[in-house]
Amino acid sequence: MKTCFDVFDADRDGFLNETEFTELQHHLFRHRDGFHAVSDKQRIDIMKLLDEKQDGKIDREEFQTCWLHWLRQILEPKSALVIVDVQNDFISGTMSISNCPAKQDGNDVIPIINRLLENVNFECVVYSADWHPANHISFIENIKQREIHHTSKVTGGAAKIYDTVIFSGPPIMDQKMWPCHCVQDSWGARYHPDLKVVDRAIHITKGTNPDIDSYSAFWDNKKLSQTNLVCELTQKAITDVYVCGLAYDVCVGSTAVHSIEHGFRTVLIDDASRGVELADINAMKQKLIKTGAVIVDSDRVADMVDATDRRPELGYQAALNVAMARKLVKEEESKKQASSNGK
Ligand code: VGL
Ligand code: ZN
Repeated sequence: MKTCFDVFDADRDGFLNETEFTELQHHLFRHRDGFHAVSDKQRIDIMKLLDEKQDGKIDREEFQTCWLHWLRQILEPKSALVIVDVQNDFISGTMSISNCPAKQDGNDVIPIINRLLENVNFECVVYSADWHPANHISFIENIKQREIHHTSKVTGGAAKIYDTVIFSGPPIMDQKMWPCHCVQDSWGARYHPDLKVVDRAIHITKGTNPDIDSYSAFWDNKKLSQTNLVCELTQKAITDVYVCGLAYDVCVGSTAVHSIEHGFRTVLIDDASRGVELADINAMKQKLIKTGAVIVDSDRVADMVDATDRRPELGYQAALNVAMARKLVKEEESKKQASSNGK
């Protein structure tokens, strides 16, 4: 750590000033063949998050935190692959993606995901499965089972697939309608037989509550409950989450969004994902990029997992995590202080 600090402290004043810290970031965010472009905003935002005393320079004490927490996430990431809903119904069953507006083929993701599983050193692998009871709220076949709220633009009799209906609940629920799919224990809910399933993987089922849909492998659509995915990943000290599978603009995208919200450095594997609707896929990509995720093709993943390829966007997320942890510690300390003052 000391050597690293001294190398970048070019003027030897015991601080890394903005120029010196820029140089460090330049060397940090690189790949096999060169350097990643780091935007001025990215570079300055990262430094601000790590400059605890907010005096425009990184002292030795601040650098110690950088070393232990920020650089560790970047240089020694622990990566999980989350394979979302590669199930029969989405490939050749009742909700085959090939019949959806974007006309993509769910089969295409299988060899790409299998290759990733064979060639990349993931710390852990997660498979999620949409796992609905037969009376699930999202099935158009079940529309008569629930009362429709008077504010719903679409009425029960007129509802078509992809329409959003508002059910009265409680709780009141806006729900996009899909054909019956991934019913628990049915053939359609099984992983596609060609998908490689590795030993010691984590398996997550979602959408099991009949009255609430769950696109993401973390939270249901109303964030009323969580699967145990975040606990599993935290226990394994995972820093980076790679998401792929079906459907890009629905369950893959939602899982990636929640992954970022949990503070995981998040990567969506573009060519290992297929979606329902092109406009929605593009909107999801924009949203993910805006919130700090990285979208890459599968041929880049091995270098990222072994930290040969280090992305500035993920370095920014790592800095956000350091700042968040520091804030929590401070809050905890001031709570303790307040309670001991009160005694
Ligand atoms: C999905 C729609 C409804 C998905 C699940 O896995 O993307 N999409 N249920
Ligand atoms: Zn579903």
